[in-house]
Amino acid sequence: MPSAIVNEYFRTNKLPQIWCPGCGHGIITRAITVAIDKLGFDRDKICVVSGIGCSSRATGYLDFDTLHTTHGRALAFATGVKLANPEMKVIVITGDGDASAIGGNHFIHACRRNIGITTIVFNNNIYGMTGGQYSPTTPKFDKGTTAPYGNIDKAFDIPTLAAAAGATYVGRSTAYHTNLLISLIENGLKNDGFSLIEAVSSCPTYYGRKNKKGSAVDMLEWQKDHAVNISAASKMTPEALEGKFLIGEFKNSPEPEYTSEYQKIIDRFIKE
Ligand SMILES: Cc1ncc(C[n+]2csc(CCOP(=O)(O)OP(=O)(O)O)c2C)c(N)n1
Ligand code: SF4
Ligand SMILES: [Mg+2]
Repeated sequence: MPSAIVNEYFRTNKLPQIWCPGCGHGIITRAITVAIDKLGFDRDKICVVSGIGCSSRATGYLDFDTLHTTHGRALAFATGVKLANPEMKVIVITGDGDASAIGGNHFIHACRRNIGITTIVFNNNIYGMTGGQYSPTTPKFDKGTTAPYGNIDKAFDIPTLAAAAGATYVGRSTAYHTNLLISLIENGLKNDGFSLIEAVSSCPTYYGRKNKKGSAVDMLEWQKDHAVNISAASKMTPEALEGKFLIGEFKNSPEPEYTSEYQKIIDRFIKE
C-alpha cells in the first residue's frame, strides 16, 4: 500500500491487521480509500458501517466515523445513521454471509428503499471468520465445513439480486481488477441512492484450501482469467462465456433517494 493512503485513511495504531496473508480483503479496503481520496470528500462527512466477519473488521482500521455493528445488521444501523444525518456519505462494508444470509432481509429492503448508502460486499464465497461454513454465494457443489461433500444450494448472484430489489447503482469487480473496483466505488458514491458494488475477494485459508484453489496468487489469477467485462461479453458466444463471470457497471439508473423523499413529507407537515 502506498504509505500516503495508509497514513491518511487508516488508523495506523491499529495495524497490522488480522487478515491472513493473501486474503483479498485488504486490497478491497484500500480500493475504498483510494475512491474516497479521488472524490475529495470531507472525511468528517463520511460514516463507514460494517457487520461481523473478516470483511467487517475493515471498519476497525479505517479512520473515519465508523460503526462495527452486529452480524447481518450493518444496513439497519446504516439506515439509522443516514436518516439522522442525510448529508453524510454512508458506506457499508459487509461480507457475503453478513449481507446475503443473516442480513439478507435488510439487504433487499435497503435496495428497495433506494436509501443513500453505498454498500460494498466483500464476496469470498464462504464464512471466513467462523471457519469456512458455506454461504449463499458458495458455488453449487463447492465445499465448506458445513458441506463436506459439496453444497447443493444454488448461489445468489448478489448484483442481480440488488438490481431486482431496486438498487439504483450496481456493479461488480474483483480484488485483482482494482482500477475497475475503484471506479465503480467512485460512481457508487456519486449516486444519491442505494449503490451496490460486489467486490470478489479471496479466502485462501478456508474457501481456497477446501476447494483446492491453490495459493493466494493462484486465486487472484483465477479472478483475472475468469472475469469478463460486460462490454466485452456482448460480443462473445455462450460457449466462450461458459464458466466465466461478469464484471463492470451493470446498472446506473438514478431515482429519488429515500431520505430526500422523507424530508419532503416532513416539510409538508411543517407547512400545514
Ligand atoms: C447473530 C450471530 N450469528 C452468527 C455469528 C457468527 N458469525 C460471525 S462472522 C460470521 C460469518 C461471516 O461471513 P462473511 O460475512 O461472509 O464474512 P467473511 O468472514 O467471509 O469476510 C458468522 C456466522 C455472529 N457473530 N452473530
Ligand atoms: S479466514 Fe479467509 S477471509 Fe478471513 S482473513 Fe483469513 S483469508 Fe481472509
Ligand atoms: Mg465471506
